[in-house]
Amino acid sequence: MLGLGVDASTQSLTLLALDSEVAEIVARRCVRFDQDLPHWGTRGGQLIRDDERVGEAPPLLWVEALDVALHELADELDLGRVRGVAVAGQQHGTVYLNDRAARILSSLDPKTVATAQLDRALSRSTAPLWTDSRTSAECAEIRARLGGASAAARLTGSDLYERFSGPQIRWFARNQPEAWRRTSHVALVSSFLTSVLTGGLAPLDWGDAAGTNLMDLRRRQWSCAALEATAEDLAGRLPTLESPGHCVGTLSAYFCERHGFAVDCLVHIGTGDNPAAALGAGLRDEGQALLSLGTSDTLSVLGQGLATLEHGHLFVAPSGHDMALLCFRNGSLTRERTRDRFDFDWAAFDEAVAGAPAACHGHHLLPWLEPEIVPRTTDRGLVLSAGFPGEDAPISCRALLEGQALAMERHGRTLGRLTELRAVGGASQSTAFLQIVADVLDCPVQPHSTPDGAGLGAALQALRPVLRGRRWQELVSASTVASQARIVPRQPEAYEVLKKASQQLERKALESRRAPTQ
Ligand code: XUL
Repeated sequence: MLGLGVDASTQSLTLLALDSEVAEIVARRCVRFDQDLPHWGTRGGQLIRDDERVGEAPPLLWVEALDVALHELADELDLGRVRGVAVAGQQHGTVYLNDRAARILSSLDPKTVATAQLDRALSRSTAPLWTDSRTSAECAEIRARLGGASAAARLTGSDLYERFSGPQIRWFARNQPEAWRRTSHVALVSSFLTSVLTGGLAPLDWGDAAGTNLMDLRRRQWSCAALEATAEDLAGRLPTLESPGHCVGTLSAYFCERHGFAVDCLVHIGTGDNPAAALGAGLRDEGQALLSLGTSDTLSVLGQGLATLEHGHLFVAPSGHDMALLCFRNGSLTRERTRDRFDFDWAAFDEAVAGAPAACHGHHLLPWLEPEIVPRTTDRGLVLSAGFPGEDAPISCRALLEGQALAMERHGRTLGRLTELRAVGGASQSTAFLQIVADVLDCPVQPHSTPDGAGLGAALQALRPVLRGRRWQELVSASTVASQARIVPRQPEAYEVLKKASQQLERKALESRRAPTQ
């Protein structure tokens, strides 16, 4: 039987069909927003805005991408064989629906594209994303109302962060009060697409809800205090909360008739891309750690009753464990921009990296092309060590990867001693990068079966209500295997001096930039 995972990430939407008999992905379709749907005018999956702090996308773009990807997949696969579907969504982003939404969702006409019909269901045509950083004032206000950063983190799993859903909602309610009044439901990316798939307002799972600053993490309920601190009359506008094991229902007639799914095809609850990636990399025991290299790079570890982190978050993994996570905003877009600066493709980029020695003769940088999350800073731009040879391609490319790995090492110490990192995400295919990570963190790195960790996690979730219990666990183990040899540290000592220098560069940069939210 087949399970279909939908990975709605920042720059693309990917479908993965997992065959439970062979425990393998048997079909994949990826729609890249900028290249494949250029009429939406996105760059890096986001609308182009003058205000650099704004990161937003039209939610209907994702719906169109879903329709297009399904249409293409149906050419190669009988979608009637799919028994379950589940979504992994980029976290934190919010979609605003009006009081017509429930009716429109439940009566989508398969003869007309969904985008044209759903247009009337939105109270805001754009969704702020995790890349949005315009909510510093809202964060400060909510944080103060909740009794400070530590109290907020103890309650919701994280201090207030600009990209989290709660601050986004407060910003919207304050700045567009009319449109907020017309909003009767606020979905996250995962619950929005699950609503479209099921034809009804879908619940949100604990994993994604932990990225809102609105859920009481220990009680797994919306927190009245956090809701009150965020916006008026919020309680009735949020999705219900459910466990990561919850099955929402069946696919709507729209998808069955338009794409040939069976009428009893189940839809499992969606989750965030990071919790999904933890499942897709086969994490299920305390202490297991994940490196996900995507638009953002994230470093996470599973545990029970974990303490809150100064610069990080506690989410909930599909296994039910706490998932401590650090999110580095400057991930693949930063790598892509450096590659493009030298007009390289990835092979040439890796060659350039190999052309410079470990630790780049002491040259180093902080990769903050976008305002960074870990550590928090609102300014943007690479921060270079004195005398950095900016025109030297091998040094520039290698120093970028080393700068990213050094930040992971420095801030990742708060996650405890890591004994092995499983790696997923596009850049996990670069052995050069993984070797740098292994050396800098002095920890073996194991690339995983598919770089599409979140998509595989979603495909596994899709079959959770169908297989259940032990058979499902067996499928998780069989499909989340290593893809190639483990990469072991080869020259960790080469980075000892650089670690201190990089830490100093960061301290100085933060002092001079004075991150306002700290
Ligand atoms: C995690 C985060 C990103 C997004 C986009 O907190 O903001 O990883 O989920 O992938």
